[in-house]
Amino acid sequence: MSQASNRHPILFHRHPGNPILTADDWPYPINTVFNAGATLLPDGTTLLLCRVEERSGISHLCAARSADGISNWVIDPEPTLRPDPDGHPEEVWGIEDPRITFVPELNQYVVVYTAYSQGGPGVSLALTPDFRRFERYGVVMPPEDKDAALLPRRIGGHWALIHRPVTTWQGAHMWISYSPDLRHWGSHKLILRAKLGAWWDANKIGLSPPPIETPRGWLVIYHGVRQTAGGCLYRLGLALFDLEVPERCLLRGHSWVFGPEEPYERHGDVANVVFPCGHTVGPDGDSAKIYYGGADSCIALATASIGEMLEWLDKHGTPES
Ligand code: BMA
Repeated sequence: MSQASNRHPILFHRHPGNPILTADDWPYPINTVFNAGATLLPDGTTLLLCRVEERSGISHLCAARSADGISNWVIDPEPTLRPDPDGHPEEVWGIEDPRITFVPELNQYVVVYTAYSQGGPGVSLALTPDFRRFERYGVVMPPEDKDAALLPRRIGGHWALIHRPVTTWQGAHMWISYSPDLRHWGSHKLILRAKLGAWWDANKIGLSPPPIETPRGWLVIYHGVRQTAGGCLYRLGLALFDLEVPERCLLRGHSWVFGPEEPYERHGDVANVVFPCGHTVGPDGDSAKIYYGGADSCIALATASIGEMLEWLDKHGTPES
């Protein structure tokens, strides 16, 4: 954990080659590329499932593959997963912000993404063995809901999905829901509340990448949206949840650990946004590559140690009541 001159520990280290992917890299004309889900394929290739916004404003998903997860990306020559407004009217205004979970029991990847319907954004789910063929399950959480990811294994016999519904009641908070079959969801529980007042994570929070399973619990990187006179500020914080009772928050950090500082995070279509939707973990089980959208205009990479994030939570976190 290195020390910055202002003495806040630095947990997330930006790659010097950032941003690693922009619209200029795309094989076909697009507006921007950002907010990518990530996974390691069986041969060790890193796959990013990128949110691509077209000049219509509608987004689709496109896969980019790289041997080192940093450079020489091979991008699908055309959209990998397009909105399907005929078969799935909930996708009429596009599909956004995918989170990928490899599920050993199914031997498939579960992609959970925002489906932008005429009733607002909801959460949709699809299965894929290879990021070429997709089986859609449709909407699993109706609007307004987003920032969702599946846990990679059943908890007490049920699948578990973290997500972020929005209500008119005092803020947008993180919830968990359970399902026997990935289609029917219930046993909904509030797991992390947005704070109030001046907190960096007041009023609106949401899951960022899928939780990272550690021996001590599910390590969750979440975003907090601060409303200011100059617009929104998207920053990231850490929390730890019980492995077998994932609605139980063991620790929540008080301050944010990563926020917009560099020009590609400060300036773009939406200023002051860092928004990770995916990570990969190296063979040492500790070094994580975190892929994030910068200012809704590019994809950037930061590295972080899982051990250091847990150590930071021990020092700077407290249990939630
Ligand atoms: C959120 C999501 C993200 C986006 C962010 C900033 O609500 O829609 O896709 O990056 O806003 O615009």
